Amino acid sequence: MTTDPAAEDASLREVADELAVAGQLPRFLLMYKFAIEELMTKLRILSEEFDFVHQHDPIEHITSRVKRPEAIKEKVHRRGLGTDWVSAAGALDDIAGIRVVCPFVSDVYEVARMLTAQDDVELLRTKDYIASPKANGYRSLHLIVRIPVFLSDRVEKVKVEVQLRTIAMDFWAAVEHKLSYKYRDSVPPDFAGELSAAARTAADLDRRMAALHERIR
Ligand code: 0O2
Repeated sequence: MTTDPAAEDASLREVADELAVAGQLPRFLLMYKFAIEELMTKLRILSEEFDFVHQHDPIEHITSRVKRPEAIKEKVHRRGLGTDWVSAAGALDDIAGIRVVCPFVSDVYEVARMLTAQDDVELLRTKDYIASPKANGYRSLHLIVRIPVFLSDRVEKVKVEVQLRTIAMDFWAAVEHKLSYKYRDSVPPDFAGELSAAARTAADLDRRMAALHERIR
C-alpha cells in the first residue's frame, strides 16, 4: 500500500484548514468518527468469525472515542505544534481511539495480527508495552493504523490509535487512571511502588488464566 506519511499529514492539515475557515470543524472530526466505525466493523467481524471457526472469541469488549476538541487543543499546545490547533491536529496520532479488551495475552497479539494483515489497514507504528511495560507498570499493545475513509467527494486516510489489552491490564489501567487523577497533587510516598506491584499481580493473573485456558483446551 501507500505512501508518504508526511504528505498524508499535510493533506489532512489542508483539509482541516479549509474546514476551519468554512466554520466546519465538526465535519473535520467526523472523519475520525467514520474511521472508528470502519475499524469497529472490522473488529466485530474478526470476533464473530474467529469465534465460529475456533470456538473462542478473542475479544471481550471494545470501546472507542473521538478526542474532545479541548483535549486536542491542549495536546497541540503541550507538544508545541503551533497556535492553529485545527491544522496541527492532523499531526496527532490519537484523535481517534479504539480500545480492544481481550481475555488472554495471546488474543491481544492474534487480534493485532489479523487486523493489520488486512489490505486497507496500514500499520504506521507499534508500541508494545506488554513486552516492555512502562515504569509505572502500564501494559498494553498500542498500534497506530491508517485507513481510508470514503467521503462524498474524496477519500481521506485517517489515523487511529488502537489499544489492545487483557481484562487484567484494563482493570489496572482504569483504576490507575482514577487514582493518579485523584492524587495528582499529593501522591503518597508508597504510591508508585504499590501500583507497579499491582501491575505485576495483574501480569501474574494473566499467566495463570492463560495456563488454565491451555489445560481446558
Ligand atoms: P486518553 O484519554 O486515554 O486518550 P501521549 O501520552 O499521547 O502524549 P504517546 O507516546 O503518544 O504520548 O502515548 P502512549 O504512551 O502511546 O499512550 C497514550 C495513551 O495510552 C494514553 O492516552 C492512555 O490512554 C494510555 N496510557 C499510556 N500510559 C498510561 C498509563 O501509565 N496509565 C494509563 N491508565 N493509561 C496510559 P491519553 O492521551 O493519556 O488519554
